[in-house]
Amino acid sequence: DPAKTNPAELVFPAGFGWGASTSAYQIEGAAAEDGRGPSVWDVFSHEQGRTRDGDTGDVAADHYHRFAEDLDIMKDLGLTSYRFSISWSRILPTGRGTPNTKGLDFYHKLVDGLLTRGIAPVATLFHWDTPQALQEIGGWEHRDCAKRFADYAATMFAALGDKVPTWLTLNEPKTVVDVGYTAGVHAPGKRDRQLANVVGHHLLLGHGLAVQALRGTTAEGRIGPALSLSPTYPADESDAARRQATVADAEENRRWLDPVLLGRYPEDWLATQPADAPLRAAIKDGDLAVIGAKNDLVGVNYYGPTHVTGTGSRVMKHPTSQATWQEVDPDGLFDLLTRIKRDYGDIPLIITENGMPTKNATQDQDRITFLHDHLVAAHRAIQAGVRLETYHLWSLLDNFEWAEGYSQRWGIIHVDYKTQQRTRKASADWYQTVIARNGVSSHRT
Ligand code: GBH
Repeated sequence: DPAKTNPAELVFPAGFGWGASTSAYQIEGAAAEDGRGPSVWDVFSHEQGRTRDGDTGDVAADHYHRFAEDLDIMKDLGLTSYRFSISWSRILPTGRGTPNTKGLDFYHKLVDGLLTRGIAPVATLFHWDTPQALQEIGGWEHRDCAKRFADYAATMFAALGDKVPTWLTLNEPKTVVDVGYTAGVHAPGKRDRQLANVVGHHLLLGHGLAVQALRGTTAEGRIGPALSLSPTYPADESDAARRQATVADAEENRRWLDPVLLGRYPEDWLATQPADAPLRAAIKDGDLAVIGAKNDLVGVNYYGPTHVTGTGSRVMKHPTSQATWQEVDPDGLFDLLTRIKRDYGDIPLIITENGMPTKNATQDQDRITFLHDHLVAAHRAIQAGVRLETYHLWSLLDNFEWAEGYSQRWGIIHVDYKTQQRTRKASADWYQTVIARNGVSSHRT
């Protein structure tokens, strides 16, 4: 009975990275400042009825102006890693052409500020904010966008390659495909499953070309994707549910991991694509070699598991968070991490996102419990031989939660959107002690 065992200190390996994660459009604000061009999210969030209360990222957490204060907050917490994303349209306002010096300056200052404070920068090149100018000529629907993305990536490698040790190409291509192009709930708000799969392929191609671009420079940084992954389980004992869990596993995980790590789409997933599916024509000879070129690491965004019934419906077997899509199950993280090792080998892993939303208050015991339990699971995975190097919680700050606007608060730092005042939540104090002792207790406290 684990409840009766004495609490033990679960110590993480020396040098384990303790981080927090954010993304550009969700925190920066300054949407039209210093030459930044609009992205699909600027346009989408300003359309009627797209986001809760019509919220936009125009100001967000005003991080563009307050980054120095935010860097000090990170330093006080003791973070050793910080994952942020670069706004493509801040660097290339029309998606291509001459880089905007003021945009580059901002990320130079941010990265320098991290390095001065002993915090390792982890830079994501694309967190869903495609330049609107590219969207107007088809965006990721066109193969050309993958090349544009690689050119932008090369611009960033040239600018920051000697300072940034870890690069992430795409954040959650799956979400762009499923929510941006199938459900239509995220930018660009389209509902076309066939087109979505083409977009998914072009995103993967962009990933591969960006990896190639880094290899072509003298930059020593490591690179990989940040994938949203979810272990899938049958909701009951039936054979039908077991079969549907395999189908869901292809959609949730293998569809993204196999191309990137094995250089092929999963056979069972590809078989679901009709002979005349536009995806089939979009896959050109040689694409999968580009997509499957060696990665240095994989970023894992873990929010919860997926349970599937015999008819393929998705059901919740654990309580959800305030985000109704989020089933909370820390053991799923252990299963996911050990599964990646088993099926894809010993590639280094970093957790790029993990967290939950809580009510608008600084006493967030529920978040502490969530983070604690997931860190216990991560520790167990390390004990089982998983090469997990770094943990980034989502998120450092309350921020613009996409279609949910500012109504969902995911930060360990509270943001008052009227005054932009930052206040530490109880979880921030707790995380600081975790970092200081490089471990967590085996039991909740
Ligand atoms: C991450 O996505 C994102 O990378 C990050 O930017 C975001 O802030 C964070 O999670 C918290 O949500 O509303 O029913 O259409 C996590 C994966 C995929 C989960 C899209 C929510 C929308 C479900 N997300 N999904 S629904």
